[in-house]
Amino acid sequence: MSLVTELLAGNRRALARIISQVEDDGPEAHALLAELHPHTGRSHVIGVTGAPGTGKSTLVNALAKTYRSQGQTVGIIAVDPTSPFSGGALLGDRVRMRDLAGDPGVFIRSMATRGSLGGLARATADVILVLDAAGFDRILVETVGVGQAEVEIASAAHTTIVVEAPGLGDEVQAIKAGVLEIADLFAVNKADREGADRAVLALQMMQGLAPAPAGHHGTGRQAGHAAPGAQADGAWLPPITKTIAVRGEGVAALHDWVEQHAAYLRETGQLARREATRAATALNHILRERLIAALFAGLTNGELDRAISAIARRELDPYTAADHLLQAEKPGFPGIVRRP
Ligand SMILES: Nc1nc2c(ncn2[C@@H]2O[C@H](COP(=O)(O)OP(=O)(O)O)[C@@H](O)[C@H]2O)c(=O)[nH]1
Ligand SMILES: [Mg+2]
Repeated sequence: MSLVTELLAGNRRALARIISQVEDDGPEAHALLAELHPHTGRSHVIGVTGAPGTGKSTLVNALAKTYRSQGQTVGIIAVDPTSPFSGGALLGDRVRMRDLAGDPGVFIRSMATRGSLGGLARATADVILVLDAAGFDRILVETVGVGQAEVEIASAAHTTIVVEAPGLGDEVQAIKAGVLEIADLFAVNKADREGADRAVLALQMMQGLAPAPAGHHGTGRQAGHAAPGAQADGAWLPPITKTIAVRGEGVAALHDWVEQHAAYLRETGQLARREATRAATALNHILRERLIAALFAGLTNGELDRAISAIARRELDPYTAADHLLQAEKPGFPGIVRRP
């Protein structure tokens, strides 16, 4: 039996081996992914993002347990774009997800930085694809909130949960990072701590649902009326749920919102749009990596270094240098830009 056939039959060892090959990004990896691709499209992918220490891993663990109690299988990917090793933070995650270990309905994988953010986002999308083909009903992807990284990786999710927690300095972290735009749901975790209600209020203010005190700017939405979730005009107003992940409190409500959002995506036809966005992002990452690799492979020894020195000496500007490098007719380079 081939590795792919074994994976499709539910063999967990085959799954682990395929993921390792995909992570190594070897030549077999692409063939495996191509073979798996027709078997995907059934999993609902849930991104969980937020600043370090907000309780994402604890929340993912609790959400996974809720899904398991309903008989659904869960794949978990913990992504740390800040760490070049699967070191400290992810080790902590493993401890926090220990009680899921040994459950064949759960598969946990940690991933760390691989050269570039685009590379990490692509690798994450690849592992999501494998877990999808393996038949996991829900895939939870935890990303550390560091701005662009979470936005990139969130683009692989159907539903994105932004996790906030009181006592981390700012009222809410989402305000500064532009993370607001990617949130389908907000979880204000550590609701057992002082300041949780203020964080909820700050988020409601950003949504224009609470009257802003003097000096704050709302979004201009009508204050006070709309209930969260699907709106009459077809829009989605992200619900804000208070959770105490360590005790599992509020997690059932959060779970229900995730499922409501999934139903909303299906019923409004937005799922197809998200799928198109996911496909575009995936293709984009691959094309960018391939084109750069093809260009570098086509450069003769020292060509790039000479261009760099010339720019540094102010003999050449970087745009002209890039034009020269792209226009040179090189074997192996697909020749996207040809000399007229
Ligand atoms: N008081 C309190 N602590 C929590 C809660 N959720 C998580 N924690 C703790 O916060 C710390 C960071 O949690 P973790 O899940 O690793 O956060 P992550 O960095 O966002 O993944 C751990 O010590 C958790 O036990 C909560 O609801 N209340
Ligand atoms: Mg974590």
